[in-house]
Amino acid sequence: MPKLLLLGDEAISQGALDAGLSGIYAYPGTPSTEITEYVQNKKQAREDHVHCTWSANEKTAMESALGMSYAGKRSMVCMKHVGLNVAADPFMNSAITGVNGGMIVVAADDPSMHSSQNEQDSRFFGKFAMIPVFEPSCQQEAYDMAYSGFDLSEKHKIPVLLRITTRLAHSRSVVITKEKKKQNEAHLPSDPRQYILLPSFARKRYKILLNNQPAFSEASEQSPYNYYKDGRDKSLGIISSGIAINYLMENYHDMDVPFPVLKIGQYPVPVKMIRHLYDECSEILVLEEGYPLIEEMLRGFINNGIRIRGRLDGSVPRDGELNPNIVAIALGMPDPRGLPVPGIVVGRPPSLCSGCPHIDSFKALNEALGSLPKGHVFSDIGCYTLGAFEPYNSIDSCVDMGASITMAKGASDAGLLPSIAVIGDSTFTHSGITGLLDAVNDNSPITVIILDNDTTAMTGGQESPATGHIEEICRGIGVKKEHIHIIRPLKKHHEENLKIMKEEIAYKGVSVIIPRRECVVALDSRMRDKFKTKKTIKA
Ligand SMILES: Cc1ncc(C[n+]2csc(CCOP(=O)(O)OP(=O)(O)O)c2C)c(N)n1
Ligand code: SF4
Repeated sequence: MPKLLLLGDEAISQGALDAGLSGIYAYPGTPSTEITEYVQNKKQAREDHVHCTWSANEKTAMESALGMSYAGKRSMVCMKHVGLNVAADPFMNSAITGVNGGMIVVAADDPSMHSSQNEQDSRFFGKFAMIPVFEPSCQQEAYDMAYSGFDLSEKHKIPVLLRITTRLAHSRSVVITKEKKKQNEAHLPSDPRQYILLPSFARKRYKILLNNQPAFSEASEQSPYNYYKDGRDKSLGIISSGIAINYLMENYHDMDVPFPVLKIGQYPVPVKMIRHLYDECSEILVLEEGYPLIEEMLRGFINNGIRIRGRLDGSVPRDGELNPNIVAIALGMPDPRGLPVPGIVVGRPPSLCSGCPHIDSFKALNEALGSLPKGHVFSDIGCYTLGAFEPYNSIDSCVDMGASITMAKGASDAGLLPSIAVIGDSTFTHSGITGLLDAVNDNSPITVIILDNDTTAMTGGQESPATGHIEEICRGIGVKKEHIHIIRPLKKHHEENLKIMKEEIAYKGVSVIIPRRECVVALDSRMRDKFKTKKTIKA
């Protein structure tokens, strides 16, 4: 079968396409974005009419994937870890409804928070929902798990969670592909009440989920992704999940680890295999990327004397990504970290691009607020969050997508005036609209600045669902026409923009200001594409 050089993200997409995927649903978020982009750019997907447009947020994506599965087809939904919080309601309930066509939920975790607000571990969500979870250790397994995940999902009529982490998502390796399967024919679920979660039906469905737990456990015991490799030195037994096995192997010449190793790639954890390791060895070291999920379970169910080491006893740091050095130290090897970084090397915080439209908006906002002490500007998540740094110092919060408007509303309810929200166009459609509706219903005295740069810039420039009609959405929600302003964030319009900001900040009701100018990076790439197309036509 053909070999491809793929990112972990791309291996998942290719595995799903080869397994007969009919639709992928997602909202962008690092490190998961490339999964959907690969499908969007793939000829095979276009020829097979695989649905692949971006969703408004992770919840709508999850529900659409569930709908496609309801109709009998194979679907996949992808998001970064915090996206699973947004999609938690349909996700948890999809474990109760079960699925018809196979459904895979991909959650890409970001330990060490390279580009995230937290480093939560999605395996807990899988355990919470009581569904099978896959965790690949390499790109080949990422491909294989996506490919075989649909079969597991259809066999047990349950969604399967595929959890990856940043390093796997964004590193490349050769992947051997498998035979391409046809897409499922559309067909309705055999149980017509399966998806009606009224209490009387939901109780039955929940019992089914509970009754299926032993089958999920048995699937883990038999899984090719969980295996036990014996070792000559039984003074230590190592449990390694997901990508951590690579960091372990890197510490031994020819990957010859002297200790027994249990590699885990499928959950629920294979308890029989763990018991075997536990009985064989005098001490256990757990290497897992993320929270100490396996370690906590181990301590819980067989804490009968053998020493268990890992993140909880400090053998491995409690937070952050693993790497070969951390693993070496946990194994008692000499500290391989070398010399400390010289003081002359300083971190460079990210900054807004020169010419970025957000710069002109922040300059006008800062001036409009004048000598007012800090603490009145609630921001959201996007490039504009960089307004927290020098030289702007314009924003005072960034919590989760949509929280700017709702936090400004809550603060204004508490009497903090002025209360200003700063949010991007994509984030506004992701989860700002409902917050604005709350503010309109209460006639909250807030000013909402919706920075419309015509794209989802922070995640690489995906299309933004409200392009060109944000003002109509605001009017539809009930913001008064005379308090909606579209301004042009450019130096030459500074004075008129400042006047509008000052007036609306003073207004004691809901006002919306939309600074509209295209992101310069998006503009640049649009121009390049245009130029390329022209050249091709000429040629
Ligand atoms: C729940 C959740 N989903 C996705 C992300 C990833 N993410 C961060 S900012 C952002 C959107 C930014 O777009 P926009 O608000 O238009 O601002 P811009 O970057 O274009 O200035 C996304 C998708 C996230 N942080 N949280
Ligand atoms: S990518 Fe676009 S929106 Fe982001 S900082 Fe650069 S110019 Fe501004």
